[in-house]
Amino acid sequence: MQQSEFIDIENQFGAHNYKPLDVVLSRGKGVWVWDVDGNKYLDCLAAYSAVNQGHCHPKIMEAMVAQAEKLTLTSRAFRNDQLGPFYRELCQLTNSHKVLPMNSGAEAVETAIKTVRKWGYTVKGVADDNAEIVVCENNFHGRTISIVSFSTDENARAGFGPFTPGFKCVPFGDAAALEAAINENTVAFLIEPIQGEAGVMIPPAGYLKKARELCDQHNIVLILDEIQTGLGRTGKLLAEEYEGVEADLTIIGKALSGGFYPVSAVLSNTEILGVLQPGEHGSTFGGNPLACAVARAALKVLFEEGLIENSFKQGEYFLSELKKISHPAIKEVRGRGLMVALEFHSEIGGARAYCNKLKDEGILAKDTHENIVRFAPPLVIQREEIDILLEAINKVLPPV
Ligand code: IF1
Repeated sequence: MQQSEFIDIENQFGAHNYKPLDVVLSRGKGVWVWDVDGNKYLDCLAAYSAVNQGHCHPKIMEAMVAQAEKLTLTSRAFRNDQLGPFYRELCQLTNSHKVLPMNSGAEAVETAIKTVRKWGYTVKGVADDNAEIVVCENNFHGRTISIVSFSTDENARAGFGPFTPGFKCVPFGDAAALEAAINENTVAFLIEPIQGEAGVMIPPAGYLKKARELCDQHNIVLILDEIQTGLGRTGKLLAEEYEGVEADLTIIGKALSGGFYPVSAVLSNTEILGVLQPGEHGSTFGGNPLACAVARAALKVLFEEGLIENSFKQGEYFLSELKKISHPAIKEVRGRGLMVALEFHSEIGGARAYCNKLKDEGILAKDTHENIVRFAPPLVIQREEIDILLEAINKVLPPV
């Protein structure tokens, strides 16, 4: 079939909850993907950081096939031989004491919300049904009703009410506003260490440290959503490392499976995750043997192939070269590791048009919030591939 035929049947039979670039991909390897006509592209989105290990990583695939031939799903009514080793390896790697495995990132965020509410009632002593969670403006934590209930993006919430109560929104990066929002019902502060969808928004220096202090002072659970920033994306295993803080509860997903399978997890300690008793939470696929085998391989690849260090090194080079570009259309370049954003002034006509021009140069990138282009390639990228990316970025900048 022609590219256009794929697009037509997708439009005819599919819900239109996305407006993707008109490129129909059929193969991926490392940082590269190919469309149905054989055109090759450098993938600068990595499925929103779910493919940090590179497309179709052979070692993760090998683990998936081997496990798929043995045992895929048992339900949690029974135990399996992948779960315990997965828990132990993940806890050792992230300095956690307890794990609750789920499937999508949003499910893990919902799990965190349920857990800290129950912790608030049974451990902190908040009056039943009065728990409050503080969140940040311009947050993105998923698409469920409860999560969009505290979104400040009208596109994400319009028409989906009524909404779940118990959330307070404060400006991202404003420690005074966070302090003012805290009261005796506050059980947690939920934040992305770097806001991804908002356009790679890095908090002011010391902000997360201050948030950590406020959480300690008021016995509040600090939840870091590292679903996008975690697992090497920012050049560290977890973005919290830049801030010198440790979350009480960390949420990961996406690259936890290297893009082979939905795997997410809530990482915490016994006091917090211990509030959940048998039968109070779970899911059909959460913690299944196939998910665990894939995640174990995906984590192994991250460390064995030095992808976290490569993310730091290549990201430093990429950012430094981007900052050398002097062009009136560019408002700001920012990022950490291989989580980078190029923000244009509104006069250039929007980042979407720029992404279409990049596509014609063999680069796939995604715009966000009108004038921002995010660059988040797989962490296996090498310097010569970044140079290809830089050449294309320069080539399609609007004429001065
Ligand atoms: C879409 C955005 C990114 C996330 C953080 C939780 C989740 C995500 C920090 C939920 C998911 C995905 C969702 C996907 C596009 C993508 C996205 F543009 F939507 F906002 F990455 F920035 N926390 N982000 O980034 O995880 O349930 O999707 O597994 O909805 O279009 P999920």
